[in-house]
Amino acid sequence: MSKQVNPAFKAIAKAIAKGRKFFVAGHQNPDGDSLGSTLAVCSFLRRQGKEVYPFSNDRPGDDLFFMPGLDRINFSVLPDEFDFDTMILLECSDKKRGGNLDPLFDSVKTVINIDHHITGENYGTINYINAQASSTAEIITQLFEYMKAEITPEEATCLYTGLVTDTGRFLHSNTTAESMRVGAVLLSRGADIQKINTVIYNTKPYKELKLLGRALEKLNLLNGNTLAEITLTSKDFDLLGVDPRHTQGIVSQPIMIPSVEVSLLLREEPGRIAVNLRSKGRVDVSKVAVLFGGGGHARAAGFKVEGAKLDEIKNRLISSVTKEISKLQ
Ligand SMILES: [Mn+2]
Repeated sequence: MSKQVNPAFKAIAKAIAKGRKFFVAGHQNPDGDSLGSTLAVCSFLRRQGKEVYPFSNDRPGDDLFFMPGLDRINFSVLPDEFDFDTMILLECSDKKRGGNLDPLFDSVKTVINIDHHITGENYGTINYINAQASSTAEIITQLFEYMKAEITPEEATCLYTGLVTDTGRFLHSNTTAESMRVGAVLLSRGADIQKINTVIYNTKPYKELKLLGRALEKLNLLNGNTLAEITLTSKDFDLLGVDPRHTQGIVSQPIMIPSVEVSLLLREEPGRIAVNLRSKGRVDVSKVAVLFGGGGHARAAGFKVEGAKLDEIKNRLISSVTKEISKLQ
């Protein structure tokens, strides 16, 4: 961590010391970073003698259930009473990202917003948004260091999971010297990297491998081979018996093609269309995602549109991305 004191960390540490009853949540359709950060923060708060309600609007894929403490998260169930003094939102670039948390926003005194999305909004009482950080897990590790917290092996495993999934095993462009330093700290604290690597990266159910094959069959190259597009319909998911959420990694595959600048994955989910965007680096795909009510990072973004028609979204999306690509020299 850089030598200068981070004023947000100071305010967060103060609010944590003061708070007694905490509501902690990550974003909807949680990933490794969202859940890993939530679990580490909750574990730390419990160790300080605080009362904690860990919440996630949705359950993750099976591959994340190895994380210590995951079974203690309240999935999609809000508490009966809203008598929390502090809410900590992790990875939520806007107020709605965690689910419908309006009763919490209305009742708590302090909202701590910690995020690393470039599109993050300052909706909290205390906001720390660092788009330079590879992951929220990286920020939480820095915060723990700032607070001189002894990180437990379980917390280290959860945080390392967030770090490694958001950096694509330290391969994405968001990987910095700081990400690797944080990785080393977590490893020295006992993060179980063998388990993380086996469960997350070397395990794939047969039907998901088949889905990847089907997705690659359906890959189209557009706009002079600069734009890759894959559309998976409800028929594809039904045929293979795969949950539409289990499409991790598919959108990144076409980026390997030398001419491709942007890759799109459109998924037909019940009642809505979900889209993932990836960029090789020259096009900022978060700008396009924002046009459709989504967000994310320059190289990785996404959005969902409720009740939309697949073809209509696809046409609008392709023309928006084509416009961005045409701005390149
Ligand atoms: Mn993240």
